[in-house]
Amino acid sequence: MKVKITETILRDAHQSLIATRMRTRNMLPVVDKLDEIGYFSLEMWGGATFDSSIRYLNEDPWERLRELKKHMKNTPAQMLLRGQNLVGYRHYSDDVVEKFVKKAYENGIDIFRVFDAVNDIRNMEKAITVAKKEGAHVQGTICYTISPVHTIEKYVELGKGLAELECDSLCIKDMAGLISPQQAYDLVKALKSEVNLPVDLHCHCTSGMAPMSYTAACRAGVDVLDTALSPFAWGTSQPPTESIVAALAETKRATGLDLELIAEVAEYFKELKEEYRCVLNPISEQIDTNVLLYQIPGGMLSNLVSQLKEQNALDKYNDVLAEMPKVRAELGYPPLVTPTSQIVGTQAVLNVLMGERYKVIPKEVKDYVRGLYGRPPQKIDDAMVGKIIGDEDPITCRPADLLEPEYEKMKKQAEEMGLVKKEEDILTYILYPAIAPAFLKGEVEEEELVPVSTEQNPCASASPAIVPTAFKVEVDGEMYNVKVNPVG
Ligand code: 3PY
Ligand code: ZN
Repeated sequence: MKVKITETILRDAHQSLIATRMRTRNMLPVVDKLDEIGYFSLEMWGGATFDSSIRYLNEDPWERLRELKKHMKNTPAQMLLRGQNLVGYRHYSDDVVEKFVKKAYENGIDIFRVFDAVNDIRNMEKAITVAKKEGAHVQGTICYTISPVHTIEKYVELGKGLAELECDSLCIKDMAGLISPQQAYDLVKALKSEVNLPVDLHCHCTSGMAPMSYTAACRAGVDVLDTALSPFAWGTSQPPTESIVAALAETKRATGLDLELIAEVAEYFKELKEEYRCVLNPISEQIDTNVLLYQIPGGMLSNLVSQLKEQNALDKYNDVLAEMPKVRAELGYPPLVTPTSQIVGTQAVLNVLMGERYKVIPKEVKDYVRGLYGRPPQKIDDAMVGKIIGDEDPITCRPADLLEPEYEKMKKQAEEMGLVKKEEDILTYILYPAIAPAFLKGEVEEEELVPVSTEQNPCASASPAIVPTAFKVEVDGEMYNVKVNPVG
């Protein structure tokens, strides 16, 4: 049976390599052609694109969705949705989740890929239910990581839970590029035999294994693979579309896609890439097997180096690397993806720089231990909980159950500020209250193409609102400036 292809060039590929800076005007001339190729879907919205559009590009993300959609006559439009975090970085109340998903569907999204950083299905449930009710295809997502508690059985259990929520397909999301060919084979095989849903494998090439894992997954019966046209492939992005199509052409799993047509479109992006060369982070293009040793995604390693340099503490680099997996284990083995990568990374840096473990504990780490990001994959040891939040008991309910409805209140605020020309503007304001007003008033100028540092890379950073990318801490009268910007 044919393997289907999800093309990521309009979302994850440029999020991973050029800090999500591709403009709508770069996409429009080629979208008709992309639509002719016969992809399973075109991922073109969500993730960091929303943030980047209003923060740097002076583009309305809703407008981008509508404009692209007009040209997508044959190919379903797909988005990445961070569960209860939508396309932001904190949990939004259910009424906001409902409005956002409805509006995304109404504006053209056909396939919602829904994930949660700690694989807590309760954080995905609301978005899934609403998208299903609207009539969308919902792809329930399993964030892949490696730890003693992340077993095939656990992933299958999550897959079954997603099937119970009536998801239409499953995605194995290997955002740090960790999955080996054998693991990909075993996991796809297990999901295919125990959960009756099509399976999509989404890998990044960070460790260099992704194309091999794709072929192994094909043997295990994977239904869909995510690829990026070659100019924006490899490194921290996906495997190249052309290579995967060519490699499978002589097999029973041939995609049936026309390589000549694909090559034509790839040519367009090859030229476009030159325009963006200055924002291309060379580290993103490298293969980095450290990701397997320390579970730190490539972009995060480079950040660590620059931050330690700034603190004059580069000699602590190896200590921080060694500290990361310890903190991750103590915090119950969260997969490292925004925002958990920040949470673990920040604590690891502090533990090393302070010379005493957990002497300083940021609020985000406390909130994580309080259960406010969801249930950690492994129960955190009681002594550790005590060390971090004292006598407080972590919550046991779904985090969003603690949130008051916020849509109407924020709508009123946005209206009073004169920001609302269409309903979607209210959502833009709710998601990004700090930057949306300037954008909605037309005060944001399109950023010129100048090299971006990883610090302002929206794919490599989380929200300042929930996880600071830089903060000052005072210990024994001395001020320390701590910065952590992991990738998602
Ligand atoms: C995002 O949340 O933007 C991601 O791409 C996570 O991997
Ligand atoms: Zn991805």
